[in-house]
Amino acid sequence: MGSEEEYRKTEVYDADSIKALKGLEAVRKRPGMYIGSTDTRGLHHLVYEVVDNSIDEVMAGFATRINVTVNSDGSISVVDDGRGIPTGVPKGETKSAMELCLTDLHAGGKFDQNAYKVSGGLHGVGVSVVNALSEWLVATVKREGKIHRQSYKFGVPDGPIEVIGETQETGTTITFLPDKTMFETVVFDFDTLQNRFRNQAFLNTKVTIDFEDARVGKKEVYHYDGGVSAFVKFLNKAKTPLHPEPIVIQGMKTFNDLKGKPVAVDVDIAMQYTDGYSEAVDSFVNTVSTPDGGTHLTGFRTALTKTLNDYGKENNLLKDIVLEGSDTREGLTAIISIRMPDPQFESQTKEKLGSSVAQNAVSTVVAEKLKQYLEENPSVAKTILAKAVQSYQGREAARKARDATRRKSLLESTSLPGKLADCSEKDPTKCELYIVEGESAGGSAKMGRDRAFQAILPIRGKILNVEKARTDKLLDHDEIRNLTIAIGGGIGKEFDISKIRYHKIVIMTDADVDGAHIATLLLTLFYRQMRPLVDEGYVYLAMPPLYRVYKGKTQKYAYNDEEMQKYMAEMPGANVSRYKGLGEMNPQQLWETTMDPDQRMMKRIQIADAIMADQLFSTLMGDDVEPRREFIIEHANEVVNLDV
Ligand code: 0RA
Repeated sequence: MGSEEEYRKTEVYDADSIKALKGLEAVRKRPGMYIGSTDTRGLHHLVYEVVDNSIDEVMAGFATRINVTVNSDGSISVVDDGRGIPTGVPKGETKSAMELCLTDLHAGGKFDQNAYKVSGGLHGVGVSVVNALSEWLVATVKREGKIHRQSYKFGVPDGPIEVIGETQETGTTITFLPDKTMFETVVFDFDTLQNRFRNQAFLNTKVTIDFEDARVGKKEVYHYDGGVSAFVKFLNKAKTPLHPEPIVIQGMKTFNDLKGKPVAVDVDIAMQYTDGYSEAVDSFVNTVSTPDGGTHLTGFRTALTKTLNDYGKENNLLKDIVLEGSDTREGLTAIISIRMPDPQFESQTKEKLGSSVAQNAVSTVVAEKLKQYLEENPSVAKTILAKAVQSYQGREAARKARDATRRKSLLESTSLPGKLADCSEKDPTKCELYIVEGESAGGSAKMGRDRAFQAILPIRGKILNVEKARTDKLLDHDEIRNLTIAIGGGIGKEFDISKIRYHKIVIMTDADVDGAHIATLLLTLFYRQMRPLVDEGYVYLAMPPLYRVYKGKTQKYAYNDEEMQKYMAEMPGANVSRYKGLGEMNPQQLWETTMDPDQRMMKRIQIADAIMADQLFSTLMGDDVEPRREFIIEHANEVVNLDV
């Protein structure tokens, strides 16, 4: 950052303003290109973008506190106590640094040399994009004794920066209201934001994030001195750890990058094994999540596999077996967090790290420190090796069973389950499978459906909780075997989405607590064992109506209380009946209200965040009653609204 003298205190409006307008136009024409999408995900990216700028200021050591508020008018305010965006005009420019940051698409890091910038992370596009997609935005900067303010509409300044007061404090406040014409929805989700801010606080022990939702009067503070170790404990809250404390691996290593320039990588890892079977390893670069992993994750995996094999061999814990990578990660919860200047990503979406120095640094640190830990903690080492050996044996047993045709006969049999009423269409993209709770609703659905493209599979009550069973045991259960054969893509590691028989899989259960539980069991099965179905957006929840409002010959179906009240008011003197279950509807009604593509409502299941989903499923399906009780109480009013 240059000295203050480099800034002139006047602003000139000229050809540069036209360039900025062109930039805004581009963003508003193709918002998806800048923020990924215009659905709820894209909407939340706006907030992340602004908060990440404040996080940068914390990582650079100039701020400690960030305050995020969802205001009651639906706007968002982000306040930090950093240096404040400079308000003077930089050398060679015609506008203030503040206005450039907020209107110039490429201003990005131009005025700030912070080595660990994260705002270059996922869709790191700069606040100017947020501004362009906002009905209005107000930036307030406390700096050099004054409070400066500039406001914008749809990304265009209302006027020059004004000085509105004096202060000895420093910091930046950005308040913005997303432009509703640009997004499918402009309603911010508390849980999504909470999850993001909590993660950031776990990864940055220096920061305190105050999060307030004025719409509902909720207020939370995130600050964790325990860092990644606290993060892992938090993730394992609903699981059963095999050793009391997470193993912490920290270190800094310098390697030359491909151009021969030395790059220092700071490695910060916590890991803890649980008695479960799934793997929950999440990676971050400069506190930004890398959902597709990359070099840092590869470095961790290779070092983990090698270190456990070496230790196991030296201490006679492995006999003559060789552990595979997946054996060393069964039941493992881990956070891999690294910091490095100028990380390189493999793809446009920046969700996968490509820097090779990260792989060298992480594998070296893990190999060194994990070996040391195992030697100093032989009883934990023994527990971990036993778990990995158990995974190896389970995998071997499953393979043998498979070879011995058990699976072959189960899954490769040409006959579809007897309970399935299949559709006549064979093109999977046109086919829908309704999984229906109960035989009687199943019967109505079979009669009411359009048999050309809708198939019905009734299921009997609760299905097996897959969170607590190994893949090789799942097919012993009738309901899961029927479902697996009907869907057609196999199960577990061998699931093959190109073989599935339906591109819409609709869970249809009663709108009560039992129905929600069955839906959750099915979602867990899909998420853990047929994950691509969820990732591709093929899984839906049917939304049967809750009420029928009728008077004489007219009748209307209401899907929530509000709608019911509205219809009652529109048809004074009307009667209302509440549907207690799908079974109360005749085939014709079930078709009209819940299955007819022209009239029905369905909820598409979206997994916005794998960490959140993993924890949600562990909470809902795990052994611990208390976290599940807490979750259900907190979310009781949205019990059918399980799209996370
Ligand atoms: C450019 C330069 C400097 C700070 C910032 C930008 C800055 C941006 C944001 C966005 C949100 N909070 C922020 N805080 C600071 C450095 C200025 C200096 O050297 O004093």
